[in-house]
Amino acid sequence: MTEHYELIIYEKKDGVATITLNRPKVLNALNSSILKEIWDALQDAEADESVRVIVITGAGDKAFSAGADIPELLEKSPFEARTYSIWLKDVLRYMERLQKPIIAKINGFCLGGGLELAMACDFRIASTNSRFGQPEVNLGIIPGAGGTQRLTRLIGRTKSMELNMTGEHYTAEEMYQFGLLNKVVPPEELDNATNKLIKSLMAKSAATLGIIKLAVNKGIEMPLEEALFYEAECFGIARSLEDAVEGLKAFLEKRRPEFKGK
Ligand code: DAK
Repeated sequence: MTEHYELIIYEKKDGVATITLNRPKVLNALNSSILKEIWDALQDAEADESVRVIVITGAGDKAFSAGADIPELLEKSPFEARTYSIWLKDVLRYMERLQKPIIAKINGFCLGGGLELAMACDFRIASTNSRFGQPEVNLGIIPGAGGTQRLTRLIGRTKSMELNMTGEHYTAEEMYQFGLLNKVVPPEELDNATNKLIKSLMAKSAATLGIIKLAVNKGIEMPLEEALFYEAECFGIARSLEDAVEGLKAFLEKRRPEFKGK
């Protein structure tokens, strides 16, 4: 099934929902309208039981997204910017809580709000021609959607401070070294690498993946003692699923498990 939006392409096929940011003339810059469409597509992907994995990528061969739409940033009043910031925070939080894996397939510039969107995903696979950065400082602003926060949690304080304060661009290889990316591949291998990951995820229990995602994303916000307790609770829930019985039995019977997501 394919649905057409104005600023994204939203496709669902073989258990994968793909959201393609589709403003290539402005390097897939993120304005309020495209973010509303992304939000809408994400809600559809969550509600649709046939969707097992979500992929977010950029149209064209130059960019995943070059960040927030700069003309729109200038138009917004400080109060509107604050309201927008709160709303955007909720969209990105929703991505972290949505119980399906989300892959950012990064194919070029991944800057500012574009990097913030990618950081709210669960996996980031990038082509070698991608460039990353938090260039907001060069515009006299600061990141407004997690650039100073998620980046710090993902790559640590030293490099986060450097990216946020210098506003410079970094290569995919550098970002891989910093721990931001799961994989870096030549552009012609980006599809294959993403599909390989999707295949691996599809072979697992969808329900178990959802529990792992919550355990990781909620747990990191807690002190270790509470996080470990939360993990134990999650373990109990995972063990109560039919898929746990299937997985454990399949091992003992020396066969591949057939998970049902229940
Ligand atoms: N917004 C709008 N248009 C953009 C754009 C952007 N972020 N980035 C590029 N474009 C447009 C260019 O203006 C140009 O349009 P035309 O001139 O052709 O009409 C077209 O895309 C192609 O760009 P270039 O000609 O510049 O292409 P180059 O290859 O020469 O350079 C570049 C590529 C990525 C190095 C360069 O375009 C660039 O530096 N772009 C700006 C990158 C940037 O500063 N990004 C951060 C934006 S600030 C918030 C939440 C989040 C944020 C803010 C608030 N709240 C919730 C309130 C996030 C802020 C940001 O992301």
